[in-house]
Order: sequence, then structure tokens, then C-alpha cells
Amino acid sequence: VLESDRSVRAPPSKSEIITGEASNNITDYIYEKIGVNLHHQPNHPIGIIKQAIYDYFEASSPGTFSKLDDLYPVVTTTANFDEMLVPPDHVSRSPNDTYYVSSDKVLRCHTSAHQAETLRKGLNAFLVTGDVYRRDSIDATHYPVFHQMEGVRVFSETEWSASGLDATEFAARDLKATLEGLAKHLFGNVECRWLDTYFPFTEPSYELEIFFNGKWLEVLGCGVMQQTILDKNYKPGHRAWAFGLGLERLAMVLFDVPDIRLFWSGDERFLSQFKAGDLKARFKPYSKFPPCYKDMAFWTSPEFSENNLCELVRGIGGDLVEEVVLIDSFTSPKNNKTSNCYRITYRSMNRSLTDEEINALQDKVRADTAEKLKVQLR
Ligand code: FA5
Ligand code: MG
Repeated sequence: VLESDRSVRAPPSKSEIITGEASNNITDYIYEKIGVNLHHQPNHPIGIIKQAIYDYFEASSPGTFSKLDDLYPVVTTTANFDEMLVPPDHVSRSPNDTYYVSSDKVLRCHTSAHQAETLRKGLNAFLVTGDVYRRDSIDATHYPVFHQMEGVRVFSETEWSASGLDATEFAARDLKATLEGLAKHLFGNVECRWLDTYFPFTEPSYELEIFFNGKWLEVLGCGVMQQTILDKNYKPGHRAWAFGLGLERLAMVLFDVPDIRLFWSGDERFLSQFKAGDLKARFKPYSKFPPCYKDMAFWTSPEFSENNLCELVRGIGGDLVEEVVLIDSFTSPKNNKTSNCYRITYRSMNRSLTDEEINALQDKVRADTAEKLKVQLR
């Protein structure tokens, strides 16, 4: 069976994902997220926002966009990287950033992994929604599993020549107008800004940020598709735009959700506040339980990486971990060694934690950090 023909409705067995191969870096914690498919739950904020975006595209260009939301999350490195022109030495290919099933298969790190194959099916406008996986930092707006929606629209020459613009300018303008329209549809008036950025698969490339809880929050990346992707997988003589939206980020802004872990909590006090079609709901926090802070200092090693530390802490503390943040770092003039101090915040979203259980978790974090990350605790 081709990975691309498999259904997400039949989740993989554990041995298919945690393969025991040398390149495999997938934890039980991550395996358990596969097949949950929050975007298939109509009354969940992720399902609601998906539908609201579908509604916007249906209203503004009826019948234009095909919708795919059950493509299997294990993809080849070819689909995830090569076909998207990600250079061989790009950081996103590193096992520090991406979950590898085997040396040539990954848990997709973006829905762009399906762009080329969907173009090859001959579709000229589509929305692909799915769960994506990344080794990343830990805080209120980052989670190792989240949901993206990819959008692609292909134009033919008759469309841009009628506008009097060149093809790239035409596509770029249509893209920005489309996404600004979407932001208006979802949020009414919010403070937004466009930033120029870089993606290997688009040129020019942009990011959209929204002002939320006192900070600029990145909600999407987009741009005019690299012509070689389109020529190779669709047909010559066309131009296209593409975008990738972070659904959790949009849902956080829309529904006023302060912590990304809430989407996964399964807590009725959270879930009962949302209903299919209701974009007016605003999350009312239920009692917040007290946080518990634990600091850990160590001499780093050349191989040390923050993502490895986050992965290790998540593997032990699961969703009790709210944040991992570097609070101090200095290099000793004597031996030129660098000491880092990380603060780990533990907090449950539905109960009080006891000192004993946190201490037990933190002891394990310390022991494993020393042993597996090969650093010297201070
Ligand atoms: C991408 O993934 C590109 N594939 C997007 C794209 C598609 C660009 C098509 C151009 C054309 P990026 O890594 O910036 O880009 O992620 C896109 C969005 O995913 C971010 O803007 C953010 O909303 C969301 N996101 C990224 N990392 C996390 C995370 N750890 N937790 C939650 N949301 C995240
Ligand atoms: Mg980005």
C-alpha cells in the first residue's frame, strides 16, 4: 500500500511508527497523538475553525477548492522535503527538528508534503488539512503536534493577462487579498501585519502575524509557488500561490484560548464551551491550578540541543509541562565551558499537583538529562 493511499481512519500500529531503526526518534507520547485527528471533530475548536475556513472559501469562490482532510501523516522524505525544493542541508531535515520513522519516512512536518502529489492528481485549487509533527520548543503557543491547512490555487494565462499584471504580481496580490479576506471573515477587525520571509518552495514569501495577548503571533506562511514545482507536477504555462495556516494559532486568537495544550486536554469544561458553527464563543477559563517551577543548571556539551531537552522533558512530564525556558547562560572564562539554566514550569490544567509527584518527575528529568544528553549537572 502506498503511504499516500492509506487512510487516517485506520491509525498505524505502534511497531509501524516506533520501528526500532537507528534513525527512529519517535516517542510513545507522539505515537499516541497519531489518529486523534482533532480536525475531524466538528464541535472541537480545530474542527470549527477548519469548517469556518471552508465556508469562507466556498462563499468567495464557490465550487473552486477541493478539500482533502484525511491524508496519511507518514510521508516520504521525498514528499516532505525534496519535492518542495528543501535543500539537502536545510535545518528542517535534521532529526533535531523532524520525527523520522525510518531514514526515508517522516511524520510530515507540514501539509506542504502533499502539494506535489495533489498537483499531480490534476487539481488546480485545493485545501489540505492535517496533523503535522515537529520537535520544537515548549510554551503556550508551541506544541509538537499541531494542525495545518495548506491552500493552493493555480492560475492560467488568461486570468493574469486580463488583469494587465505580470503573473507573479497577479498571484501575489490575489494571495494577500484572499488571506486578508479570510482574516476579516474570522476575526472582524484585528491588528495584522505582513512580513517578508523565506521558504524554499515560494518566491516571494510572506508571513502573517496577528496581535494577540500582548505579542505578535505568527499564524501562517505563504507565497507564490516556485515555478519548477508547478511545471514538474502540474503543467507548464501556469502560475500559483500557496499558503500554510496554523489552525491552533488561529483558534487561539478566535476563541481566546491562552494555552495550546487545552486543545488536547479532552476536558469537558473546555470542550463544552464550543459548538459547530459558533464562531462567537470565547473561552472562559475555569479555575487555574498553581504552577510549580523547577530550575536545572548544567554545563552544556557541543552536541546539546534545546529540542532534545524539550523532547526528553515532554516524554517524562507529558502535558503537565507548560513551558521550558532558558533563564540564564554564561561562559566561564576559566575553562571556556558554558552553563545553561532552564526553568521548567509544571502545571496541570485540571487538578492540583503534589510536591511528591513533581519531585519524582523532576528527579527523572535530571537523571535522564545527565545520562541521555551527556551534560554535567551543576
Ligand atoms: C510552513 O510550515 C510552510 N509549509 C507554510 C507554507 C505553505 C509557506 C505554503 C508557503 C507556502 P511554518 O513552519 O512557518 O511554515 O509553519 C506555518 C504555521 O504553522 C506557522 O505560521 C504557525 O501558525 C504554525 N506553527 C508552526 N510551528 C508550530 C508549533 N510548534 N505549534 C503550533 N503551531 C505551529
Ligand atoms: Mg514560520
